[in-house]
Amino acid sequence: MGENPLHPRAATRPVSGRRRALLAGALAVLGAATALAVAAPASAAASTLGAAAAQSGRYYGAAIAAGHLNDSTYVATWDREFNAVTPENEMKWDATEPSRGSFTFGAADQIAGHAQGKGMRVRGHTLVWHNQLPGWVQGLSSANDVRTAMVNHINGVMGHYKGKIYAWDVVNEAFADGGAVGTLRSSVFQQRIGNGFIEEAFRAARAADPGAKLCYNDYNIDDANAAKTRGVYNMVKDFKARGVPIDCVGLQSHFGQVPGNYQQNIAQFAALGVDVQITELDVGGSGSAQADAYRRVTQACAAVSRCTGITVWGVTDKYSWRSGDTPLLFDGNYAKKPAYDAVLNALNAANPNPNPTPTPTPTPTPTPTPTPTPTPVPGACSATVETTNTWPGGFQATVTVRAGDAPVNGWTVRWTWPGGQSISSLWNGVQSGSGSGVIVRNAAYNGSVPAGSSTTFGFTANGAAAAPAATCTTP
Ligand code: 9MR
Repeated sequence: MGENPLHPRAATRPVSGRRRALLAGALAVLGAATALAVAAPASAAASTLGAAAAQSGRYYGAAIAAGHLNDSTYVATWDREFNAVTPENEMKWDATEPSRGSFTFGAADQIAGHAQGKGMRVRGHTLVWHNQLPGWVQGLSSANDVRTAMVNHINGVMGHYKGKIYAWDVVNEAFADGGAVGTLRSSVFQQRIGNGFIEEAFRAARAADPGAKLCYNDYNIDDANAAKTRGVYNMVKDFKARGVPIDCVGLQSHFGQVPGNYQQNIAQFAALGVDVQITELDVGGSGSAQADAYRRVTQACAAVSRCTGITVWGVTDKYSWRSGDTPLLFDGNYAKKPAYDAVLNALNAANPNPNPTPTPTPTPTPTPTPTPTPTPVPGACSATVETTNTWPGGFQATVTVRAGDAPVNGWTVRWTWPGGQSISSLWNGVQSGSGSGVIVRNAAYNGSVPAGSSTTFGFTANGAAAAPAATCTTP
């Protein structure tokens, strides 16, 4: 089958025409059943996607193409609604280093410069990818030649944008669609260097711009149990275990249908100690079915504290890479679609710092733990741990941090586990310490507690439910 020159990968996309039609039908049924379940906006609801996402510390971005910057409504919609951007094609290898050693950044700079002027985050996309790769790279025949070219490209592009990029898709789409778990796609990188090219790329990227988050980005890794997902999961786990620098996983999320375990998938990557970003979201369909799918994606990200932001792959259906599917939030006339309202409402309803784990099943007779009344310490703080839920093998607790008769600016809570418990996830605080000694410091946004007031953080833990005595200190 010949490839579409505009979309060379279209033939291998996960959403075939027939499957799309089936999925659209299924979504329509789902959508009708859930159309009434649209979350009401919070009282002080934000009115744009970026502002709504920012309420929980997240970003909402769009892929932008330099070729449309002369469309004033396109730019106005980008500026109004989004607080992050991914250049759709302009930072790719064929655009930035079309011939060996000659770097060109004109179109990419147009987008990055505009974003910077508006205080938006920029996602760099992408450094090492088998597609949109110039012929001169594809023709390299020795491992060392490919390695030198790859590292030089990473240095050249990341160096140009050093300090200006929030996150880089360092390696894109390296895993194969079929085959055993962990099978990599054949590419000049994989063929010449071997599977270690991914690790080499990440190490070079960390050195080139230590301030940028380094992501592995792929499609069809949205289903928690898919073989391709398992392969990427194993790689990230291995990288974390061996100290190979990786900070995030990008779930492209080009959807016909949102996998039922999508939130669980986000949570399982986050539990490895990386951020998760939804990097190229678009959902074929229309009306309430499409809105429902977008809502589910938004809620799944909002439910996991390490899901730091969402990028939709375009602003308007008319410029989408799959425009026939009308997959975006604005129609061809820039009118907001039902999917837009669903996303905005879900962002407005998002808990600023949610519990990132799935809701545990409570035991039939949970034993409530009595909460001692904290005694305010003048000029300092106190902390109490209260068990709020238990289940076989684990429990959830809330810790209240209370200021004494003077305001507190920064707090540290410590306790010792009595029986080998361990925290599995924690929100509204920053955990350190290891073994039985737990140390939790305030997050960036809840260190200030007015005199006599309190703030809380929460966690889930493995082991028998416990509410140990905690101490609180201020800097
Ligand atoms: O949206 C991009 C489209 O304009 C290009 O023609 C295409 C060429 O490969 O790439 C599209 O973006 C892709 C992204 O870079 C990586 N993931 C899949 C995206 C859709 O194909």
